Amino acid sequence: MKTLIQFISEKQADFPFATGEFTRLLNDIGIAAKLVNREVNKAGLADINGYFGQQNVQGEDQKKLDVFANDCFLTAMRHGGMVCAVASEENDELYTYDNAFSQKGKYVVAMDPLDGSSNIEVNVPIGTIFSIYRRKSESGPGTVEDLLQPGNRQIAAGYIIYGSSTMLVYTTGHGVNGFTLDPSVGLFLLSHPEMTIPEGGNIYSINEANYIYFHEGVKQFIKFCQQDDPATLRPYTTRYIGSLVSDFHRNLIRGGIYIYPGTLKNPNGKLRLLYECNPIAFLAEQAGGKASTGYERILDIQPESLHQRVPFFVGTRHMVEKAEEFMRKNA
Ligand code: P6P
Repeated sequence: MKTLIQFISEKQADFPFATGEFTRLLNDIGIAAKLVNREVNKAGLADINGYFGQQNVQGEDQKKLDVFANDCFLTAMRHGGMVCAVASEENDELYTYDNAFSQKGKYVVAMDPLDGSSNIEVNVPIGTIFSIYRRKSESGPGTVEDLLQPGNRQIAAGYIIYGSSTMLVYTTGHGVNGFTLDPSVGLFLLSHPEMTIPEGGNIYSINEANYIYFHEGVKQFIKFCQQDDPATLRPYTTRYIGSLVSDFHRNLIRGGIYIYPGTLKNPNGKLRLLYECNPIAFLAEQAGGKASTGYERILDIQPESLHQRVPFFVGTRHMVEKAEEFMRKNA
C-alpha cells in the first residue's frame, strides 16, 4: 500500500509551482497527527484527561488534550518553516512565529486542533481539522488578512479522525483521499482512494434538542426526513455523534447530511467558518457533495473575523439542496 509521503510526492506535480515545501507541510501535519493520536489513545490512562483549568476563546473549558494537540501542530509547523501564521480555535489571537525562518513561510493555516474534545472522556471519536492557504502578504509575520480569505482560495484542507482507527483525509482540489494509520509501523497508508459521497443517502445529523429554536425551514426539512422515502418506503435515519469530524466522516462514506443551523438564540449557529466549515466544505465539494449556510455556498463567504460562526449544511448534494429548498420556501 502507498504511504502518505509517497502519495503526496507523486501528487506534487498537481502544483505547477510546487517546490516541495507544500509536500513538507502536509508531511509535518501527518507527524503531528501521530503524536496526538498516541496521547488520544491513552487519554483514559494518563492524567491528560482532565481539564486544563483554562478556557479557550469560545469560553469552553480547555481539556489538556486540546492544549497538547494545539502545541503539537504549532510546533510541527514551526520546525517545517513553511507556515508564517496559524489561526487556531485554541488561540484568541492569530499565532505568528517569532523566527525569521518561519516568517518566510509561504502558507497560513486555520485549524481546530481537537474538535469535539468534550467527547474524549466518553471515548467518542474526535478530530483535528485543518485548512491551508497561500499567504497574501509578501514577507514577515503572517497577518489576519492572510487568514481572512474565502474558502474557495484554500489550496488544501483535511481532517484527522481519532477513532476505531486513525485516518487522515485530505484534498488539494484534486479529489479526496483517505489514509489509515498503521500503528505497528507508524505510517499513514492509502486506504480510501478517491473518496466520493454516495449519491443516495438517508442519514441526517442534527441536534434536535434545539428544535424549538430552529428556523421553520429546518423544521420542515426534519419532518420531510421523517416521512417514508418513496424509494425505500422508510424514513431517513438520524445519527448525531456530537463530533463534527465523526458525523461528516460517516456521511462521506455512507451518504447523508449534517446540519448545524442558525437558531433564534444563535442566528449564526455554532460552527466556525475558518477552521470547521471551510475545510469540511472543500472536502465535501471535492467528494461530489455540497456545503452551504442553507442559502449561500460556504466557500464563497468572505470571512470578517478569525472565529466567525456560520450556519452549516453539508453532505450529499441532493439532501443539501432539499434542505435549501425548505429554507427558501420558509424564508
Ligand atoms: P452540540 C464540538 O464542540 C462541535 O464543535 C462539533 O464537533 C459538533 O458537531 C458540535 O460542536 C456539537 O454541538 O451543540 O450539538 O453539542
